[in-house]
Amino acid sequence: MLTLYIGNKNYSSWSMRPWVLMRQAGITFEEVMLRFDGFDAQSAFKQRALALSPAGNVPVLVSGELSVWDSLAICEYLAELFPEKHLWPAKAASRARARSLCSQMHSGFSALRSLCPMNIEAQLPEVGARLWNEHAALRENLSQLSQLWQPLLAQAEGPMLFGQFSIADAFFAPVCMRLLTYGLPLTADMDAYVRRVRALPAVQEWVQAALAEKDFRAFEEPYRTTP
Ligand SMILES: N[C@@H](CCC(=O)N[C@@H](CS)C(=O)NCC(=O)O)C(=O)O
Repeated sequence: MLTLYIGNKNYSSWSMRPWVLMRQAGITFEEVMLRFDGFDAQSAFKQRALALSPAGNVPVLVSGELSVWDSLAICEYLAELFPEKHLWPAKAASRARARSLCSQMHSGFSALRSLCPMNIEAQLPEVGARLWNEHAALRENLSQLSQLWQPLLAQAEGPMLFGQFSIADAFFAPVCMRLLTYGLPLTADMDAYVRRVRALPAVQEWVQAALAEKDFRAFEEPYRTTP
């Protein structure tokens, strides 16, 4: 049995990646939410997370005695566990490219990640417009995203970045949520891709659950004081 430990669905962008991957690929798992009550050492979240992995973060995938942490490591483990699900693209060159994209997402895009934290229930287009005007690094991140996505979308044999749904789309799903929440300017192709990701059944399920949470966490809210 696989158990995925996640954070609040409204806020936890890292948790969203493996959850969407598993759900969309039809992998059975149990989910346990560690509610965000703070990230300091005394918080219940941190204590429960540290009992699962030395990183003290979510997501964590528990598989029998094994605990796998970090969204990319979890996705790689799942790809090995379920080769028949083709979680990475079939061709070696596409696989390498998909891994490059995921790694870049995993370790980069810091302006987008820090300035526009995931907040699915919020509508913040005015904040997004201000951030866009004030932060060259954010505009640069969007330009990088366009350089990654555009060539793939132009040649994809299907609706997703590598044709069929793969780990790459799961990795960019939280980015799509941020782009929608903050109304950041996109090319027509990028906008259409964001909406196709938003329409994936697993993403819809995650979003519905995020909207149902109604669990305003002030420490995750740089731009709102009330829901
Ligand atoms: N690189 C990690 C990042 C995980 C991460 O930062 N998760 C956040 C929640 S979305 C967390 O647990 N934060 C707790 C903290 O910062 O102490 C991954 O890919 O899983």
